[in-house]
Amino acid sequence: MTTTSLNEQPVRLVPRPAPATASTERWSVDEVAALFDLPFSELMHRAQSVHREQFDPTEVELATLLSVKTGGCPEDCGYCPQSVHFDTGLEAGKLMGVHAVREAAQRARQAGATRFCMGAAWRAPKDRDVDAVAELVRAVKDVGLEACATLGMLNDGHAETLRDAGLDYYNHNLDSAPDFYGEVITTRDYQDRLDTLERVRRAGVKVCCGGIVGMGESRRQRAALVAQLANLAPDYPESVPINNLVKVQGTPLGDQADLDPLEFVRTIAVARITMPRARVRLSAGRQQMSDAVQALCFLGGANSIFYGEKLLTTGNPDVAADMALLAGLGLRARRA
Ligand code: SAM
Ligand code: DTB
Ligand code: SF4
Repeated sequence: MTTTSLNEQPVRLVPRPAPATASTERWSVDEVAALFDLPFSELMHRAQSVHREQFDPTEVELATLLSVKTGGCPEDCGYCPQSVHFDTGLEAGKLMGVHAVREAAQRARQAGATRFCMGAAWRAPKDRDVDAVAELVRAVKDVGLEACATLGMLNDGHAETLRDAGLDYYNHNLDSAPDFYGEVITTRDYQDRLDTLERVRRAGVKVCCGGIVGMGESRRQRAALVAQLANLAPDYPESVPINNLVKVQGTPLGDQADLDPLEFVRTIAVARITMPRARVRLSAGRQQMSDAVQALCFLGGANSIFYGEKLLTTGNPDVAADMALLAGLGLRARRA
């Protein structure tokens, strides 16, 4: 029901019902797909313009990853070397202790990182796992780094426990478009992801949420992933990792055809335009990417990278190579 105010603007008297999923439409899939379809130079120009309104375009955030609990995961994500469903030769491990994590965080800080992200191959941590990770978060904060964790689906109280330990960000990726999700993962559904993201938001922890491209999805499905991220309620994520699939032998996607690198750059640029204030991270897949493509990603609005020799279980460019890349492009690392 609407009425008209003095200045003739319609005023809504009845509040809209709460949406069934944690989203609010800022960008339709058609609108995002139209960005993907722009001439490349036009897309890059628009992404640069948006980037410069919000950020210093010469600054890149360095985030270091550490797998604090590796392998043995009961989920069947078709891209992931850590699933028990696939034989990738990976050795599973127990949760790391606080001493080793503190040392890794200190090394990351000395190398220039400002964010430290701990990943665990869980479907959903148990209460005691969350308590143990909370200790790791405290250690990372003591070292003076921003702390991020990615532990799978969270239950009641988990996000609050992590927040109280000082966690700055929780990473939980939507990974693909809703209509592609079932092609890649059968052990959980999209709504499970949205539910955890809502718990993280409600606890007041910042959201790190992105996806993987190059899994065989269509351009429209890439657009639908970006639209999901951009439409998350009450706001889009503070941090958006865009991963290029790392093909691991033994996983169902181990032989997936390469994505056109310029399509990856387009995805970064579209993420930048639709989520202007987010840190858009050029994430997994850099070891397989030329410097020229990475430079285009920065031009397209990426302003964060994973930094350090390893992602979780696979390789990443070494520190010296990244320092040379940034220096060659006149970019500098964000300071704490
Ligand atoms: N188990 C938790 C979960 O799935 O949320 C946290 C760890 S999981 C490894 C974190 C993210 O890593 C996934 O959501 C996915 O985006 C990314 N990832 C895993 N394997 C990948 C691969 N081969 N290539 C690119 N990204 C990958
Ligand atoms: C994200 O979006 N990508 C990171 C981090 N968040 C946890 C993980 C990439 C993993 C790549 C495969 C591996 O090293 O196991
Ligand atoms: Fe498990 Fe996460 Fe890997 Fe999926 S992506 S198999 S949930 S570790």
